[in-house]
Amino acid sequence: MRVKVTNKLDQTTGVHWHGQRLTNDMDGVPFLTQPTIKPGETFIYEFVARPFGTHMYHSHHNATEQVGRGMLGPLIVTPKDGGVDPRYDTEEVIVLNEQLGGLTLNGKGFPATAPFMAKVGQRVRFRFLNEGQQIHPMHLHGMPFEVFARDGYPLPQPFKCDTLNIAPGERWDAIVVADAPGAWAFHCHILGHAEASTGMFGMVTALIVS
Ligand SMILES: [Cu+2]
Repeated sequence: MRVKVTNKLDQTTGVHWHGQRLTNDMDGVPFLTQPTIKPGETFIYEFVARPFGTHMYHSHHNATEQVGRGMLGPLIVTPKDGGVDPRYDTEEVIVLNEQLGGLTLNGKGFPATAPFMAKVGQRVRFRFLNEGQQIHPMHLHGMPFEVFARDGYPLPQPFKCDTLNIAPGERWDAIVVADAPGAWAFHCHILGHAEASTGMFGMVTALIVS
């Protein structure tokens, strides 16, 4: 990976490659591993992407504000040997965050969240990333998760569940076998993150199987 970061903010920053095994000077923690990247400056990060799996990058400087305002992204490292992953037909990434108070899935709160779509029988891989500051137990109606990796590392023993707790900084990978047609609710099960007297909001989406 060679990433040229040009700071177009009006404040200093730095980018951390969360989950990667890289040399210390590329770890992106201002004041510890590098000077801050000042407004207008460019810093080049360079490292061999490893280990494979679902990882992420984000600001590691004034992070409450910068990550809260979206200075983040998934960092998906594909394995050389694709056979290490279970078989799947489609994949989806779900970034959990509290964007300065707004509870979001991929940057949007319900009803602006996009539903996930699958054909009956498809195996859908979900990659969950928690970039926020709270736990979010994600619950899918109708079909279980088959959880097979945590923080990119394959689990010695995959397991099934219908509510998967995702803590800040964690990544989880799960397969859903879309064998039940319908529009299935898919939401954080901390009720205050999903429903209020005015209806559903925040960390709510759906998996539509047809
Ligand atoms: Cu939540």
